Amino acid sequence: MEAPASTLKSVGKADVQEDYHGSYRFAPIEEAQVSRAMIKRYFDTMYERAVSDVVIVGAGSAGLSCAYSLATRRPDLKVTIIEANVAPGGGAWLGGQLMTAMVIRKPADNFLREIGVPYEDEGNFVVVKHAALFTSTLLSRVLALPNVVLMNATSVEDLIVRTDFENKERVSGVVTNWTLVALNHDTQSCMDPCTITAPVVVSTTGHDGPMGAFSAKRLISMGLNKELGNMRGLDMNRSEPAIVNGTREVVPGLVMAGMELAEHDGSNRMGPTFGGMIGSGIKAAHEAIRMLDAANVVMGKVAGKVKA
Ligand code: 48N
Repeated sequence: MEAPASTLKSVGKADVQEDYHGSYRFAPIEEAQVSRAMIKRYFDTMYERAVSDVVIVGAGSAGLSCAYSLATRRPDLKVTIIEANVAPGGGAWLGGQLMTAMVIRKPADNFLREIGVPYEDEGNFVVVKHAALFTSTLLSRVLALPNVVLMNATSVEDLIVRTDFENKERVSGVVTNWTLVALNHDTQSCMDPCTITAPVVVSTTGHDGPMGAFSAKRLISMGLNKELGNMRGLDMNRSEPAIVNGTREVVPGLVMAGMELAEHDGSNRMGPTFGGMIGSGIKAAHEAIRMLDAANVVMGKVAGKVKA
């Protein structure tokens, strides 16, 4: 293949060239420029998002569906996603038993068309050829939204709970730490966390596991709930509508969705169909908007801005 015409061009004071015949030239850089480019952006974001409108805990299929639905419906809201893993996406990178195709029951296929994921139509359900095609497309759509921030490799270690003016215990934000710190509290002296306050927290931390069902378990240990419902056996037809229709504000200030809700309520699991996660995430977005609008009305009344 002969060498193409020179692609040499000037960038500022440097010449760069995209050439694959031995003359590739990058613009020069100082190492400190790379460090500062990352440090400034990350810590400016941490500073700005210390107060958010909605915090979503867990970037699995339910949390990401919630983030997309919320942030597109309400571009005015500061939506902050906290994800414990380095890799967001939760359990939606594969279908079932490590197989790649992802099954989504209608009408959840509406969301696939909304975000632009191709699929094969099988009548009552559709099949995405690889689960990673769904999850990577949804992730890219969410991360492209200007009002969404994702903090991965970051864990929610606790909830902020205040007594509100109706004397109710209200979740008002999250307590965070780097996940590698959260996993090593037993190996070091005390490593205190940081906080993000928000009037609404959406918890989608998945099945009960080392990090999962976090808020469902924390509500019990802090006395805001009596016991885990403990997810029931697999029943696709019962579980998906139960989880979507059951997605709600489980305690003041906290919406629970996805498989964490199955642990909280004791509803059935559905196994390798993902329409319930999509629907639950979208319902959680609707709940979050309802809660914020209600809070604005109350704050308006308190401030005398909204006639009772
Ligand atoms: O994908 P998951 O685990 O949870 P969901 O509810 O979004 O989706 C569940 C779905 O993948 C299924 O399990 C399918 C439908 N199977 C059902 C069945 O019957 O077997 O995502 C939860 C995310 C993960 O990425 C975790 O890393 C993250 O939440 N996470 C946390 N992030 C921050 N702080 C925490 N404390 C935390 N705990 C979990």
